[in-house]
Amino acid sequence: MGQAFRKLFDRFFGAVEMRVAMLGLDAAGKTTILYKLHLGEVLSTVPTIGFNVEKVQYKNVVFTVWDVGGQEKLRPLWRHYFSSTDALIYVVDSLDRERIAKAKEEFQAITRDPSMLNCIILVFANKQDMKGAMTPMEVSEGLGLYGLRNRTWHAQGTCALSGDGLYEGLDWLVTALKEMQTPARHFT
Ligand SMILES: Nc1nc2c(ncn2[C@@H]2O[C@H](COP(=O)(O)OP(=O)(O)O)[C@@H](O)[C@H]2O)c(=O)[nH]1
Ligand SMILES: [Mg+2]
Repeated sequence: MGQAFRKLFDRFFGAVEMRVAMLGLDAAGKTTILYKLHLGEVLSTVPTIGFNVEKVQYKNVVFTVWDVGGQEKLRPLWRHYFSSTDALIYVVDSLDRERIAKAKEEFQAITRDPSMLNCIILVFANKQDMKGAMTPMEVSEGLGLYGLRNRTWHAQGTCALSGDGLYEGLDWLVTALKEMQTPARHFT
């Protein structure tokens, strides 16, 4: 699994630096996903502002992961992390119908942040292995994805435990990032 991801990233990213933020409510499955990717050593730190940040760097691709929710006061500080984010991976616990409204509130705040206006958005509708999980389409509706304007986004069903869907989602992500970097071709 890890080798597959490394091959995927090798194929698309040479010297180009990429910053990926993986966010979501606690217990969505972010840490599980990060370890499943096997991209390298996961460094975990708690900055002075007081929340846990996990980081993995694979060549020039940096993944930064943390929990959102219950930290409205910290939002202005996110900008420090978001400022050069190329892609947002938003992870949702598809089983947690009770907190989908909260997940939406956080998601909308993040994607509306001026520093995040240019990033592309991959949503992982995680825990698809569980009976009663919301489908990726239900999660998309729950987050208000269909109402987004002028954003590139994709929702992918995943099971972080088995790894199902992770590769497909990241394959979409790197392809979309690559397309954004390719200057438009003009034919005359
Ligand atoms: N059934 C199931 N459990 C999962 C899945 N992904 C994560 N979990 C479990 O959900 C809990 C929270 O996962 P974690 O990665 O710590 O979430 P985080 O708070 O977003 O980092 C853990 O007990 C995981 O084993 C999944 O796809 N299916
Ligand atoms: Mg975690």
